[in-house]
Amino acid sequence: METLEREGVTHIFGITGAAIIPICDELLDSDIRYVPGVHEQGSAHMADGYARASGRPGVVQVTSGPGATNIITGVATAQLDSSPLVAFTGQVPLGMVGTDAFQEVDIIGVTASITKWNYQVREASKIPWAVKAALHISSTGRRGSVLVDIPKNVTTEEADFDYDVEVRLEGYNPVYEPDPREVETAVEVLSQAERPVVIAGGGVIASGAGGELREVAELLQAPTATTLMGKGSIPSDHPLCLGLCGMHGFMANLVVPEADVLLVVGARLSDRTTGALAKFAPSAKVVHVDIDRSEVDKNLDSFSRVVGDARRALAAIRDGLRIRGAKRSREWRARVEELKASCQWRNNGGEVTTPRVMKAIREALPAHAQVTTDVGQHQMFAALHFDVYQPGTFHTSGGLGTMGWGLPAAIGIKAALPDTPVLAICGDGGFHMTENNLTVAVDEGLPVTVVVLNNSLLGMVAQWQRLFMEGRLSAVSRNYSVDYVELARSYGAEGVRAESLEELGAALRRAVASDHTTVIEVPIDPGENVMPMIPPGMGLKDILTED
Ligand SMILES: Cc1ncc(C[n+]2csc(CCOP(=O)(O)OP(=O)(O)O)c2C)c(N)n1
Repeated sequence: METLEREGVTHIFGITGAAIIPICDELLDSDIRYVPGVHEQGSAHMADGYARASGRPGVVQVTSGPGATNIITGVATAQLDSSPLVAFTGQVPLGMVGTDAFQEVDIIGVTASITKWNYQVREASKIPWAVKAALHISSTGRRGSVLVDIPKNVTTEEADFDYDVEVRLEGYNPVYEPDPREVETAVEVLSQAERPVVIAGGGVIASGAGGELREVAELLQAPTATTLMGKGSIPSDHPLCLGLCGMHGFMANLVVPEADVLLVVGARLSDRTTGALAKFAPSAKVVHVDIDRSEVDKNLDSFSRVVGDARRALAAIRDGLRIRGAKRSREWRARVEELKASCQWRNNGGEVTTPRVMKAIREALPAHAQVTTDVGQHQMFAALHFDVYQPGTFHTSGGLGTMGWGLPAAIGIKAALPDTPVLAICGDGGFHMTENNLTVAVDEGLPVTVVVLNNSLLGMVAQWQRLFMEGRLSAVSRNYSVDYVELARSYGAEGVRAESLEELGAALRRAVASDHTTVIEVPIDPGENVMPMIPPGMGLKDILTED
């Protein structure tokens, strides 16, 4: 606990249990704020949300066995989105490991493939080292999940406390400063580009490189697309912003395949971003900037690469471009405008369509408000229609696509940024997976606003069935007899049902101005599809625009 304090940890999210009673006892004498959860998955997502909003490691602490297995989804979610999550799990005493003791699970084995690093502490004297190493590894280089397993006897043993123990990790040397030769090649390629395009990923937000990204894009006059994790890295209202690239992208999907040079920054080019790789950017030289060398050439061959921190790499590229200049082709600008003009969004349906709900939410929120989404249609509608003006204000489960993430992550963000309004946009399906965390928001004084887009359907799956399974809807209808207003009230939160955009706007403004947790249910049409869409495995230009 003292090591955590000295390392600047402010919050621990978790649930106690037999194996961690001695650790929890120390909370009584600590300045660290303990946020008791209602299910360990929610606690892990809270720590993840805290980490994403603060840039500092988020800490979750749970007991052995079921406590540990309950955080697996949270650990994997954070790892896939490169969020610095540190999980401490209790374990049966070392002498009982391997005996199938009560609440024994080999959590080191279970989480080996979903953590950046995991470690079992076997001597009390190693605790300060393990805690420091965990915080360090999770939050440096490419960030990610770390798990430290502590057998119970280790927590009751006596040992000398040595905070100053050095953390030296052979072979772990993240590269921040880019190699000038790599930068030089990248600048040369970029300065010769006739049709440059930038794709910005979550790495731009993680390294705080929004300003440098804009400068490079402007120097090149390069239209700039984002991945889902990179949303917000360039403001939605910037003239060069192309929005999302990939399965539910629009303008970006038409522009990227025509690039002759593609600058990819802090993005791993997942299938959801590229579609069929052969059609992604067939004639482009790819310049890949990433802090994780193993991402370069993983999914797409690069022409040139810069390994390092996105902010430093973009600053170096910017400086190089200032000297070398860029082509800034007029024809390319005209072509991009032509492609953009062909992407007109039409409101299909009545007044309260989800895109309009997204715009109403945006209008009611200040630019610095923090927003999370859950997973499903509403998430993709948010990616398309919810404008983001400041990097790091939009958070979503991109890699794992974890339903149930939005609400607990929002609570974790509120813990990190108590003076900032925090809002979660959820579908009814995902909301119910972790809705019990409302009680944490209310009782722990971490008020958030939740908008539940209620289509009484597992909407995204229904969409795939409508589009690709001849409309055979299976396993998707949800006939909950839930009264959302009453449900919210029973947790001590405000509950509102908004049936028009006006009612929604008014409810949101009230909620954001108050210090109460509020749930706003917005009934929506179960027949809506998120369009445009590229069918899985197709190319970026194979866009379906009509249902
Ligand atoms: C934990 C988890 N289980 C299942 C899925 C598969 N899945 C993806 S989207 C979706 C439907 C989401 O429904 P809802 O939360 O109501 O949101 P909507 O799509 O209607 O906006 C499902 C079941 C998932 N992503 N995560």
